[in-house]
Amino acid sequence: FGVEAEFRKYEEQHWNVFFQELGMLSSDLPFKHAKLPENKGRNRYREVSPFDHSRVRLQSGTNDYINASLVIMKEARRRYILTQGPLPSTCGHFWQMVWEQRSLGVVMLNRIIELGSVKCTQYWPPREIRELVFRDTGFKLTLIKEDEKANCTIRHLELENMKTQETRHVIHFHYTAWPDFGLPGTPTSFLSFILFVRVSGCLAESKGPTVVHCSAGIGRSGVFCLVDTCLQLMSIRKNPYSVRVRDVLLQMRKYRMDLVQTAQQLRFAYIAIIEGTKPILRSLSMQDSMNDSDEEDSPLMFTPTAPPTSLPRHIETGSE
Ligand code: PTR
Ligand code: PTR
Repeated sequence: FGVEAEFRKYEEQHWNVFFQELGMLSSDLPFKHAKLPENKGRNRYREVSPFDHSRVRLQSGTNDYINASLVIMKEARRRYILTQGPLPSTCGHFWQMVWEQRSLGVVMLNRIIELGSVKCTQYWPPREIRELVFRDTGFKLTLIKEDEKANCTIRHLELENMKTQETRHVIHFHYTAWPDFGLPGTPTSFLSFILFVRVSGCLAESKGPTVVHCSAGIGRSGVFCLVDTCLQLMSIRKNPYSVRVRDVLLQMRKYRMDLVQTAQQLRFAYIAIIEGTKPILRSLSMQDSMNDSDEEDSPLMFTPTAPPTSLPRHIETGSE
């Protein structure tokens, strides 16, 4: 089918060549706010900036800048905020954004320390402390529950706006099996993680955009959104054959630069999409004889208790 044919073509040619071509077709848009002198300390990496047109603005305080981009995939009915791993000085801004944007889900795809260096500030309360206060922006965070699984940890947090004393529930989905620039463990464990996020309901249109981050908020975050959006489009169109991953990625790159960081990450995204498509195809053939259901996030995907069958030999994941 469509994605598999695309995949085969790039397997025969060269993923690096394809990846570089994509780079040349990607949007080159202005990011003046990121480069203002007063915002220098708010960026983790000099070369990773949010475009001006899609940057998320903080709604209170004297400086509205945060290194975060709103990515809107209209047909897929998805909105995500992609952002960098918070710095010590931006943890308060991060939670202010979560509050103002009314996000229910925060997806984290990196670990705090990778290859011996700190890639992200620990911006949520550790188990021994349970509470963190961000005085600069006036938010308090309480850890309610922590559930550690093989490849991810799910945390339930209570976010309090200390000015109004209102509280909201936030779910933290932390994928722990993915090194910087490397690949997530297996397509199956990654797809199960996406499913956890989906069934929580945080990606629903009625909720604020889910916040997705890694260290820079472009590589791993890009893969997560690309896989989720492509599978979602296949379900909505009820036609997996019509989705071109390459076009979806180029569309996403209009909102944040350099999404998907390496050719191998892109190859992995294709493999995960192909794997995630199988249950959609099965379910569509079952639906032929039944009434159409229009629910958002209908379980047209694998379930964690019945993981997808292993990959056919020709698309096993390579190591970097
Ligand atoms: N402990 C974390 C850090 O040092 O980065 C998170 C943190 C950040 C905690 C800010 C509190 C912060 O704000 P304040 O010290 O004003 O409460
Ligand atoms: N290019 C910079 C570096 O090499 O450190 C910034 C960078 C860091 C870019 C991490 C992407 C990175 O990956 P991710 O977006 O998955 O955290």
